[in-house]
Amino acid sequence: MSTESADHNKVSDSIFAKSMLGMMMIAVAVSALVLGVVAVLAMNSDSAAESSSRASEVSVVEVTLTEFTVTFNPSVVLAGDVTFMVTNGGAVDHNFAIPSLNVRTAMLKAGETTTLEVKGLEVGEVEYLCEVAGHSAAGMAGKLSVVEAGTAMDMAAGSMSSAMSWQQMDKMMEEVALKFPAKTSGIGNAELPYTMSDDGYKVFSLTAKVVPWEVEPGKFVDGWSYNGMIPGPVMHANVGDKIRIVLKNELPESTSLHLHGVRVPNSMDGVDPYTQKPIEPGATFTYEWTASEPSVGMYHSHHNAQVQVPNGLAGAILIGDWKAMAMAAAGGRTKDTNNVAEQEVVMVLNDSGTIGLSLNGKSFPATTPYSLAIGESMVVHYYNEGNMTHPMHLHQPSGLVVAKDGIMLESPFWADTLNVAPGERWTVVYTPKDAGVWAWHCHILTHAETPEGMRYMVTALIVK
Ligand SMILES: [Cu+2]
Repeated sequence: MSTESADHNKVSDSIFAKSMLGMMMIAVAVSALVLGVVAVLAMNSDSAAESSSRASEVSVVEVTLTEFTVTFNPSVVLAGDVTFMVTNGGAVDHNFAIPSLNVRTAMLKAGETTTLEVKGLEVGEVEYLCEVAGHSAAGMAGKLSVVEAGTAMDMAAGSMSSAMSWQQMDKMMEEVALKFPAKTSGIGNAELPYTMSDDGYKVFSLTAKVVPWEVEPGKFVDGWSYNGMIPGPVMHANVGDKIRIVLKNELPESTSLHLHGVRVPNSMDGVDPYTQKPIEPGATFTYEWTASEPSVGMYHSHHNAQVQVPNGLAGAILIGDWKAMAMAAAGGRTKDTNNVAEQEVVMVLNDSGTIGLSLNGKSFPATTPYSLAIGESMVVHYYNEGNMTHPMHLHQPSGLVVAKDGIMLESPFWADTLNVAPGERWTVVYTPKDAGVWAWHCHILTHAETPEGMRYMVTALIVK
């Protein structure tokens, strides 16, 4: 490794040390929040009447089919007679089937709804899928938990039945909230160190491979990763740099790497079979170019991408000093005390594939909280690598949107909720003015909350 990359590592070390300090502050702040919640619960518990009512009628479960995921409300089903209300909320045809019971809906067009009645569903797990070729492999398959009515788990059965009292719901929500930030194995977006080649290139090495990925505590999925992490590691470079990315394919199928939003020669665009041959399993391909413009770039698969990208094959490549550029664009309009950004955050949104609804490859309560002091600034790059638009909402402060897709806006604007469509990158400066633990989530409410509490695309900004 060259001196340059050694220096780079030193910088990473100090950022790591700083972020550890930040995490400790977060722990203190979260503990304070938790104590508050527990105190409130203790006050309420006296008045909490025991709910003995039990729904004996058929339970109704809403099933939503989209590209390429199946969601259930409630997410846990009571044994007995069940009516599945199945809606195709996606853009192409889907159906819903339980092969072990030999039941299935007809093929549903976008927007259509039908019901599927199942008698005497037994306790355990039942496998379900969409039977359109390729859709189950893309994520539209899984196991549904069926629990006995009357067990503690039927609290999860949600607002559709009267089995769950409001007290039980509050208790479940509190239990989930107390777990935040829950520790899971694996974290994405680590800084990728480079080496300098003899011919003057910054060389970044990526290996694409499938790893077990813990999306939320105890839930492991097949994660399609770069270097074993989801999102893939972050690459930083400067305008004028000669960049080389060496990608080794250890996946069970071919792949290619597209540099989305980065100006490269056509032969480096990663769109097989046009600009290159597919990178077959076991093979390596080298992408190289000279960075001519600043970029808030994505790198992601462009081969069987509707499966490979939402399953995890995506990451960020940032060219240029975006902390400085963003603050310059903000032009002193924020309440930052020194007009310097303390943090740069990459936030990758996903909603499909094996990873599903997530922020940076994790679902609440396993998402990472962020912390800032009043008067400090955080430059956030939202990246949507999923298949739906997500209106990202930070409770406070409002953000100053300074760039879209790595291009500076001529007129930055303020937003507390910002639509981020698939493929888009938005760069936002957040400068807090008020202390507290501020929720930060997608505002499609089914992407953030369930009857069992907050889940999926939720994190927090802790302001000291
Ligand atoms: Cu969303």
